[in-house]
Amino acid sequence: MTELARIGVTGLAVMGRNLARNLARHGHPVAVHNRSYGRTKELVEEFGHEGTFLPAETAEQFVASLERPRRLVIMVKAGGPTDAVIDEFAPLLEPGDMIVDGGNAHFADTRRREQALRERGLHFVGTGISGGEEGALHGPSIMPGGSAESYEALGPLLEDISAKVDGTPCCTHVGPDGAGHFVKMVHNGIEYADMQLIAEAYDLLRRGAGRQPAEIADIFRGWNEGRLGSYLIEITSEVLAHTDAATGKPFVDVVLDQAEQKGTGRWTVQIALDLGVPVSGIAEAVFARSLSGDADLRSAARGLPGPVPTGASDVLVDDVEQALYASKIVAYAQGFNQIQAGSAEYNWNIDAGAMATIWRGGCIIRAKFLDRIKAAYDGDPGLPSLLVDDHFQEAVRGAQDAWRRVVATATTMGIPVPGFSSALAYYDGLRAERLPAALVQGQRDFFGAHTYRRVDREGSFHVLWGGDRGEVTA
Ligand code: NBP
Repeated sequence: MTELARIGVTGLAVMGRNLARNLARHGHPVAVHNRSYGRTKELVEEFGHEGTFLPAETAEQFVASLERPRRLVIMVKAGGPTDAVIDEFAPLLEPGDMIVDGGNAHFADTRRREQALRERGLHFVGTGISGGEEGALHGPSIMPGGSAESYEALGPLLEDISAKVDGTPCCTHVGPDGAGHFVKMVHNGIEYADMQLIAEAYDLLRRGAGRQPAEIADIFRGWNEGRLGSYLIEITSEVLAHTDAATGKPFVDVVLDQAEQKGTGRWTVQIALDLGVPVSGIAEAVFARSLSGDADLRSAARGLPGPVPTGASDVLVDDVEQALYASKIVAYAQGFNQIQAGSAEYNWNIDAGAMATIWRGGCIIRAKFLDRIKAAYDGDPGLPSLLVDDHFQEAVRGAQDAWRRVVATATTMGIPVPGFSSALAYYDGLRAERLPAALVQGQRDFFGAHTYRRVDREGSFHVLWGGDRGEVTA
């Protein structure tokens, strides 16, 4: 009898190919399929020696080569292609079979697909996979949604190929239907915020403190040894230390300063608006990319008056480290609040601490301080904000003088720090005894009779602004 594959991967571009190799390298016979057979052939020719691959030219062959219940992973371009592949394979499957979508799908699409396939007796497991092509090959962070039943059959395989930190797999069942893709989306949003904050720190050290890229690379290397230790800090020092071979200039100086924003970062902000969760750090990061990418607008505005940074060492390196750490805590606090809000909205029952655990390795935002986040949620699973956890409260208390100095100095020097400053504004907003929202409510009642509530009595009220200005119960 011919050997059957334990799992199959269809879509063999960079991510699918590496995921299939990772499975094969872990001793799992893997069926491989791609729309155009060329990629399948190439994979087996190049990497066939790494494990057991069962190449399939057609969808029927692919399905026939899988043991039951079938586990089929889709790694194609998210959107229409995912639906096309589901439409092609679902009719060939039987109740109890599992389709795993490892692409970057919108969680609402995942919910729709999960429901439609559930009605046909199939499990649909929307799965966030982070770590890029290297992660897919050597161990990504994996965020599977879908039914608990499907996780029983899939979990051991996925945990096996995921990254491990202290022996713990960076993979756990996130929650039903779209929970996995939702968490992956917020992960990417946090990634946007983290990158923006690091970029602001670089800008402050470069234009505020007058340091050269190679020196800043050393500073980041030093920071990587401390509480900021993370993959993003590590690669930042690598990028800053790199010299352009063609010109001999620092690499960072020859790269066009226009970033793109698309997909998951934008979705995170859109969904946060729907849920009413202020993720200002992520939003500022998305908007900063939009601003950078609007070349025409920037060119039209280039001559606007303002201070020109002199690089006169007004900015202290240690202050920037403290501002970066405090702002980063805020960005993560906001992201985790969005996960909790999504979980409440869709009844996912997501364990926030477990998300910190599976982000400790494999993924782009892997960082030392995720251990602290895990500890915070272990201590109080219902923690309203990371900022009120004892450890983070102390950290921000210690960092805030420097944080305020950095924001003030940057503002005076004309260096934009939307991430640092919005994080500080959020922090001050959270801790405020009274917010000017009271005045906003008064304005709304004046022009639209929207009513307001009082601090001293229950009920809703309205002032007769156009009349005798007496108060009436609404
Ligand atoms: P791409 O996103 O570039 O997609 C290419 C693959 O999709 C090829 O296998 C292609 O087949 C297939 N495909 C397309 Br396009 N349209 C199809 C259709 N109508 N029917 C069947 N197959 C179709 O690949 P990737 O960069 O490897 O990413 C795969 C997924 O993983 C994406 O959803 C991506 O967002 C996600 N992801 C990527 C990364 C990353 O770092 N790249 C990280 C995390 C997640 P063909 O060979 O016949 O054209």
